[in-house]
Amino acid sequence: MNKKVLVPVLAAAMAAAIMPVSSVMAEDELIKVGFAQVGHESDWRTASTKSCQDVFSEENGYDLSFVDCDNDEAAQKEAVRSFIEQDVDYIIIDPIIATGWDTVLTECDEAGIPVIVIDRTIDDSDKYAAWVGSNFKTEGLAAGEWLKAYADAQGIEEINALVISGTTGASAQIGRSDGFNEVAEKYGWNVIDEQTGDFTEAGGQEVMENYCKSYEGQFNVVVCQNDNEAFGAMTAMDNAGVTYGPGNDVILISFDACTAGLEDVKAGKITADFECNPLAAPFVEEVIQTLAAGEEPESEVYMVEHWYALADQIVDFEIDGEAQEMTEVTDEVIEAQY
Ligand code: GZL
Repeated sequence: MNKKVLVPVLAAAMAAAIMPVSSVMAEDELIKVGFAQVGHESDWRTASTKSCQDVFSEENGYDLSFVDCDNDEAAQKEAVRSFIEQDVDYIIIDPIIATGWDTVLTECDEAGIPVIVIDRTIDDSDKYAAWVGSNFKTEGLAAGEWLKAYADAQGIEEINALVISGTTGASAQIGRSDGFNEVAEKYGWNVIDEQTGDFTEAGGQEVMENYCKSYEGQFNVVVCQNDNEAFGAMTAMDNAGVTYGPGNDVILISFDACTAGLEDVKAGKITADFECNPLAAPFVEEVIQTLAAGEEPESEVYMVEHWYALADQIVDFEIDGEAQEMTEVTDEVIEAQY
């Protein structure tokens, strides 16, 4: 199975160069695309939805049926079945959780409608044409290996970590947890607890409130599996008198690196932020163009991610022997973020 990794600049150039399918399809015919989106739980999701709506627009030759499934697995399956009834040309799915998909994907297959999976993965069926997204385990490994290098540089010998994980069973949660926990085990860290914040700000605050009560004075690292959980966790720590960020009680690690997350890095609140790139829609369109031309698309397309921190928190680290580059958060970097 060939994998293709796209560099953001190249990706942007390719996206701009890709002719809307409408320019090669019959003038009066729009391509019908159904998109079953996870929900609206985070800044990341908002950017992902906008990317898809911008790409699959009528002016680009598409008739997009968009369903916000509000983090409800049953509603997401129902949305896919409604696309089959509408006899759309293509179905895009961002799967809320990684399992329970083979039955409905078989129905898509029997209806002759190609499915493209975006962002999160489907782990119990291969009845789809391609997947475009991120390597979530790599994100978790990066956070863990950065923490090891940073703690060593700071002379911090003991790591007592609390984890606020994403939606249980989402491949993003599974990958980030697997990656971070693999590093924690390698270095003998104490991961005190891991509870789900469901990728929401309210969830992050609720879990962190409970953590501050249950583990007062016992932790020096908090890992939030997305920025919105980190925003909630910061509110809870403020209310509990726990300080966080460089030079404070707690090293705060986050994922996504949305604009607001990078602003909190710049403000010295989030110590390091591990990006997950939401702008996959142009590459999903490339898959659709390839299928429309009767050709076979790349089966997996990985988005390229960056690891962010302020200059003083940038340290050298490796993942499986491969040196990692960190990006310093500046006003210009924030301005350019999604
Ligand atoms: C990751 C994506 C996750 C983000 C969260 O690719 O599925 O879901 O990390 C979002 O912000 O809720």
